[in-house]
Amino acid sequence: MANQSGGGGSIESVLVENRVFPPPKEFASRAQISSLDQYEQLWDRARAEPEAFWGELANELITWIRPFSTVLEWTPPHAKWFLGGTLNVAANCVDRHAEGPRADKPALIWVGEPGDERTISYKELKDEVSKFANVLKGLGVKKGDVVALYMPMVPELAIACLACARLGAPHTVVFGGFSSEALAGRIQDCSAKVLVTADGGYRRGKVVPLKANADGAVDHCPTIESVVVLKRTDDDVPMVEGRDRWWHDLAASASADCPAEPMDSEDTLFILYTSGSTGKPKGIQHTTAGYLLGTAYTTKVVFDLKEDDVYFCTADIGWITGHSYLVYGPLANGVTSVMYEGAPNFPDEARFWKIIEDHKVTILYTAPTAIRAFMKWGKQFPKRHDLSSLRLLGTVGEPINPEAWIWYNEVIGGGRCPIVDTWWQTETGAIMISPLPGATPTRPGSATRPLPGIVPEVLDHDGNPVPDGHGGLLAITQPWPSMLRTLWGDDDRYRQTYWSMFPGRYFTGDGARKDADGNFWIMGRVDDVLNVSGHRLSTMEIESALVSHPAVAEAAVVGKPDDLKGQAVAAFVTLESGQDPTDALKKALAAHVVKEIGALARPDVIRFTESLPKTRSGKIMRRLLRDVAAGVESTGDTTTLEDLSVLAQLRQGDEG
Ligand code: 6R9
Repeated sequence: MANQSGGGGSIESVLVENRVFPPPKEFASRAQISSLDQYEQLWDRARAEPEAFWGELANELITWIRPFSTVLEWTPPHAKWFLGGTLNVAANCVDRHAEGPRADKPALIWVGEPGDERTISYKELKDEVSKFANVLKGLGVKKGDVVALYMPMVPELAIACLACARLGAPHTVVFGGFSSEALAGRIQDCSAKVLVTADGGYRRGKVVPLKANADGAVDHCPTIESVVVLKRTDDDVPMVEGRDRWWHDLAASASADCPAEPMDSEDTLFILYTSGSTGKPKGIQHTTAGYLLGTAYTTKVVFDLKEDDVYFCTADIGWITGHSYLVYGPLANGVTSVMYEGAPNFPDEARFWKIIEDHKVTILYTAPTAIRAFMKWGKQFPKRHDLSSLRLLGTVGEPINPEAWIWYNEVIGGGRCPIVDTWWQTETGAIMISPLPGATPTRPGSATRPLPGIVPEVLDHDGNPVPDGHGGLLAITQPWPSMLRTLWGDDDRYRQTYWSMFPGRYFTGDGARKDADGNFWIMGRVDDVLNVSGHRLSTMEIESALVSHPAVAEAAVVGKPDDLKGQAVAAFVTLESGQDPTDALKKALAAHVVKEIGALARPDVIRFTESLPKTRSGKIMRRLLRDVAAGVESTGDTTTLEDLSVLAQLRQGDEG
């Protein structure tokens, strides 16, 4: 095991900013949790009485159809929360706001990339969700059937998620940037019955051909009975008779009355695929009550929600951040969630700032990689717009470098908005470690303290806590409601991946350090997972895509430090004999990876080499390759390297 982000193999900080930023007085005076003492009391209480803590929150934040009788049943590594209870997530996110003072309040404000906009009130959202739930019912979807969603960032994607939740049909959203092959693999893994897609979606002024990709996938997915196609662009797409139907045709005749299915707390709400350290993506399985509570609670306290907040999360719903903090968390709290379809630099680099000014956004939640791009584009773009409506900023997805933190604070937040650096994962479902903006002094580069109810520890390889200030492995030692329940169809892999390192405790795959004040500093992945622009990619998945090309004999993929993306993808490739190591072949290999996975996995650097550095037992020494990719000398042990001349050759080789 080695550290992906440190490059040198040991877990150590690269962050240097030492300033501490206390919560602004004015902010704290109006905050729900408004002092460090109050936070500590809550945390201690939750630590001492976790079941009472979570049980009370579940009664406060969730509208139950039938109350639960048992808070937690914990037989490691399997947790069941709120047993005996029934509820419906769509009823919690939509119906209960649609009948009251929030009925006409915007639930979603949507901005399309070409400039079209839609505002959908809670009352309207209830009708749209109910209609589409009836559409799915009409296609034979019942409680328990899996529905795959492969869509652009349009309101209908959120509507489709909520319609599935209304029926109790688990959804699996596949990010629109994934290829046909990647989509097919996910549909096959979860045996989805219906696929919802669109003719296309807009990205940097061009149409992403979602329907064409979907067709390529469905040909290999015998479980798909129907495809629903949303019309978003002017492009003509072929429709397969008997299989494909237009969303608008079906919705036109659907009733807006569809009772919400009572679901058991532990029924599956959705499956979301994410990259692991082996080739095959993992189907992370989340359940109804625990996930809803986790997202509702954390959105409320981390973003210190107020009734009139206009909240803008820039993530795509294809990722967990979009699920938890664009759809479920904000809507469960009845706030207004802003959704943008396209690229941050279309038609120009001021797009986000224009959206913030136009809609008086109060909370912005985005990724460090985006902030670094904004920095590079320059202050003149945010300066063009009035950002004074903002009161709170958030980041997620990767460690934030202090330069980006300070820029975000000064240029976007005008020095007055606290920044919440939120650490969590697809698997955790909801934010785990984060400042509470009215209570926690922030430190650039640290996600600070665990939320009340969350008990993380930094451990050594034997599972013993490491002393403060030392790097180690981040584990969560107590179950929490929004934790994943298992991997779809692969409980062995679930046990192996998350629970075998420290039996009874959840291993995150991240390295971390805790300081003497109890702040956590996340150091990045310690497994074979890359974090490219905040997106998780598996080195093995890219390697298997490369070796599936006939010219390739062997491939090793590592992360290379990148100023903008955090990590870039560097591939070392050995060719089959008789193959010429040409630039044309490099291009063909990059295109092949895009076809197999999607553009987000395109290698930034491909290096042909005659052999890969291996240990005597035949394991590829990725640590050395990371050093070569980063252009640094390897300081670690090379005595197990089979042939030192391989390393010398790699060091002489050209980049590119
Ligand atoms: C929500 C999300 C999870 C991995 C995680 C870690 C990295 C996320 C972070 C962070 C440092 C933060 N990560 N937030 N690292 N500071 N605030 O991103 O989920 O796509 O599953 O990625 O992202 O390495 O393990 P996911």
